Amino acid sequence: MPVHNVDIARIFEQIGDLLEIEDANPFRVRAYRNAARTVSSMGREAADLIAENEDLTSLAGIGKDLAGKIKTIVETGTLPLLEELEKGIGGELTTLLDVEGLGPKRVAILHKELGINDRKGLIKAAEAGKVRELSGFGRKTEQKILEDLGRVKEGRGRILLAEAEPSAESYRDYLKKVEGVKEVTVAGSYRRRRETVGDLDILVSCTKNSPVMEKFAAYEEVARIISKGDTRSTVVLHSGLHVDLRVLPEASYGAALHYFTGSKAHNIAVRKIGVSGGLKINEYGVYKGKKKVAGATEREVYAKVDLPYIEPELREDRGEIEAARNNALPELITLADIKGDLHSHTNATDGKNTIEEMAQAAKELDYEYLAVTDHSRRVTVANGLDEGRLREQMGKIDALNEKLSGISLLKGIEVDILSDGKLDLPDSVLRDLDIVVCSVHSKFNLAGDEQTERIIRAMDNKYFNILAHPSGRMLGKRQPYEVDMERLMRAAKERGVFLELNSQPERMDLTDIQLKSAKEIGVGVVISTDAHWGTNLNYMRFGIGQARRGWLAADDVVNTRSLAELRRLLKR
Ligand code: DGT
Ligand code: CA
Ligand code: CA
Ligand code: ZN
Repeated sequence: MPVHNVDIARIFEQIGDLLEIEDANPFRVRAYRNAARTVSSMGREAADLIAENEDLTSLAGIGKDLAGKIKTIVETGTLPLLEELEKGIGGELTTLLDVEGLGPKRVAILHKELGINDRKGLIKAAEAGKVRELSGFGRKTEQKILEDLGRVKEGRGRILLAEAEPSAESYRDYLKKVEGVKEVTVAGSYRRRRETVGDLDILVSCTKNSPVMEKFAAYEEVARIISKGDTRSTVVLHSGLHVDLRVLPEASYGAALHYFTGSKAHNIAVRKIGVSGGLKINEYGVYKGKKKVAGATEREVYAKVDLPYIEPELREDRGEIEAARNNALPELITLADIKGDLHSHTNATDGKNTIEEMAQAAKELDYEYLAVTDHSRRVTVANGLDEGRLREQMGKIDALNEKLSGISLLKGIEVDILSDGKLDLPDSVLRDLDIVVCSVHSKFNLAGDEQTERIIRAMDNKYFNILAHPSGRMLGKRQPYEVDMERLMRAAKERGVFLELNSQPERMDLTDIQLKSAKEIGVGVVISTDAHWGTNLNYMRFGIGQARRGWLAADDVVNTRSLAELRRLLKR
């Protein structure tokens, strides 16, 4: 079965957790966590690299031992070490880590002190009031645990769109090859390009005798079959992701696509319009009395309620129906509109490729320009550049631009916004750059007013071009810092500053809703990948999905402009 990077990362994370529960050497724990991060951010499938005989030890934090383990996982889907640890500790124990407020340390205490091995045991102990008596737990924690265990019984966690993508795409390709299958679409939140998905909803149209249901259940990534019928089935993949399949006749495909793409709120609103016109709309078609009047295409379904086609990313019941009715839907930006990337790193700091390699990768995407924006000195963990090293890099870029054809490199920096709103490098060097990307990497916990004012003070520096990852959030890991985003947007607009939409799958910073207000306020948005590898430049597709969810057209996005126009815009 194909092993994706997500699967490898998950195994390393599990090992890290299990080792921590076992109270192992913290360095060992960290080594596995770092390896998980490296693998999930490397942008190419480790399985492919191994197939091409590439040396994995050139990756940051991957030595001989870990490289060997990656190979074992790719070949066998698992790792003996993981199985040993699970046997030693009790495999169920790790499921406790998903409970809110429980990390490996606390799980270890629950296990040692109360002999708890699984969720059932934890519920029992918490209900008996035993958990609150443990040191470091308390009544509140116990209550939280009970609430969360009640909650997680139904809801499963959501996963990043980017993590779902490899399985979604390979499942689709696999189903397309099944005899008798005509169309396959991954619908649901995946098609709407939400930043996270709860499960995958696959629709298939096929001939009557197609073996698609058998094949669906027999797919190599399937771990467990939840239900299997003639027209619908549900399975769970090894990664834990649930997948629903619905099989429909071709004449209903459009109606089903509309129904299962959602969102639910959008569907309900469309159905209501239908009702007011005497029409019934469900997953099989649009009906007038008993007579089916549409259903083969989505366009047809919308036409019956007098609406133009509405793009999936807009279907959230956030005003798209009214806009459609008034012929005021935006012409959404596409990947082809993007002319370059304005945030990228090289191995001078924490990137993994040279400037030349990054330029080559951008050229392969047919970009006109790529901004090299390594970290500034304050970010010591990333080996940030001081003025001297930056000047050296600028010299290299000038020389490289002489040689390169078809792509221009912009000399830039991702400069830290210091706690007082000053920038981490002097104006004397910022002045000589083509582009200055600014970001917050410290003091996340300032009060909202202070944080907002700190950032606006930084924008007062006339070399400030782009505010990177404006909210600082990391999906599932870090809350956004407190900041008045609309005030930031207005301040940026007044000063000729742009806001970044960072396309790293776990950042996706700004949100769809924030992007829509950026458009309303009229501040320019830059869609960037913050690439740390050449292949990361392909994260642009996630930014585009998010931008479309935020109603953005090509015109709203700065890096759809030609290089000449961009240069003008960067001069404040
Ligand atoms: P997810 O999986 O949580 O990321 O979000 P979705 O949007 O993929 O939701 P899901 O998988 O529960 O259902 C897929 C689509 O099916 C959903 O977007 C709309 C449709 N759907 C599900 N339940 C209902 C319902 O009760 N009424 C209507 N009108 N549509 C529904
Ligand atoms: Ca879904
Ligand atoms: Ca579903
Ligand atoms: Zn960056």
